[in-house]
Amino acid sequence: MDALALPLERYLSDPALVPLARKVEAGERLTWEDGLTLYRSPDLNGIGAMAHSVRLRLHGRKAYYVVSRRLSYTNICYTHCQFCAFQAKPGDPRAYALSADDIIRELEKPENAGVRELHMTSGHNPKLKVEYFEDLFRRLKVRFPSIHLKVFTMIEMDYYARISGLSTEAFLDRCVAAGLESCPGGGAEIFDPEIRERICVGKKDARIWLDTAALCHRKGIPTNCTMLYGHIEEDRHRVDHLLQLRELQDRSRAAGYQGFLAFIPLAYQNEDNELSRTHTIHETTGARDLREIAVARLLLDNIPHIKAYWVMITPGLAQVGLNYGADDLDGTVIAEEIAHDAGAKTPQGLSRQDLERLIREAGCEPLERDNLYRVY
Ligand code: V47
Repeated sequence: MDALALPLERYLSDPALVPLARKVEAGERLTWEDGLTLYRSPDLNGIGAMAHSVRLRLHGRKAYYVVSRRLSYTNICYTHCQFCAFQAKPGDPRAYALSADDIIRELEKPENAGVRELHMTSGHNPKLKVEYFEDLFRRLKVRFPSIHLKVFTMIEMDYYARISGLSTEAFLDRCVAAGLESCPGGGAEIFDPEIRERICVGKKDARIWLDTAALCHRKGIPTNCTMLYGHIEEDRHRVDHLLQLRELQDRSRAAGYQGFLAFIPLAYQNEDNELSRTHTIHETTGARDLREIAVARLLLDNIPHIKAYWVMITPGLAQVGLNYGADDLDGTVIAEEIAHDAGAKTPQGLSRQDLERLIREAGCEPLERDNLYRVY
């Protein structure tokens, strides 16, 4: 297994990081205070070296990607997230809801040949009940049996269960029986209730997100997890968020479940949404984005994979992120909407060749994976 050539301390310029580096080398867990130190230290490269050493220990120089397709079945949303530019209210000329036929027709287009993962998250549309999803998943599995169905944020699952008049468990059971295989990590935003109230008033709280993720884990459905950063939150809110994810993963793992597969830091995109109209919030910077990747790798010692999500931080920076703790570039994505509606300037998709070149030039070995990180 690859390792850094020198003892970790030799890569640090901030003495405050030395005790943390010793813990990282000994495989010891970092604390809440350590998390704050990581956010406040000026030594970005030192933090990156620590995160990279963990990444090398876990994955060597392997860097994963998936040939994936994003699709949102509706943008109609009755929840009001101030950071979201994707949502539309009924009557808005942008509002849409796709039928199963629309989705199948879309996936039959030549640009989707070879897609292995269908990642679907959407608005909260009261017209879509469990029967819609059962029919959709069954038909997708018949038409595209080899495409993995990764659908619903935890908040969507809670919403669609409630409007279907079902418990979340009953809703999940029916969706799994119809073909649902895993869930993406969105909707977590920031767990702190005060910040949550200011960026997504009325959205279900952290407890619902975490309990729904725990339920998925117990049912053997792996999920991802995310954190939306770079808006009005502070260092302590991010540490709190990451440690709540770590705690849940401890519980899922202790009970023998796979739990979270990957964590994805989501850089706030600051255009065309209410939060950016009412607050002055600058775009996140490269240093900030790299630090989020590295801090996540260091604090989330029980989550196997950290993604550098090129859609939100640019392909070039995501590539550098592979040497700051990340081991996964997510994927081809093909038709991303949520970040692009909020001002992302990145392409809406990358080819397999683009991803492999980015990975190779970062000094890593590209591996095309499936949703469970099995390599093709
Ligand atoms: O749920 C919405 C967030 C999420 C904005 O699981 C925003 O593999 C930034 O969850 N700026 C969707 N973020 C993206 C997502 C995701 C991405 C990549 C991989 C995976 C995975 C999941 O994006 C939403 C919300 O939390 N979001 N608006 C915005 N303006």
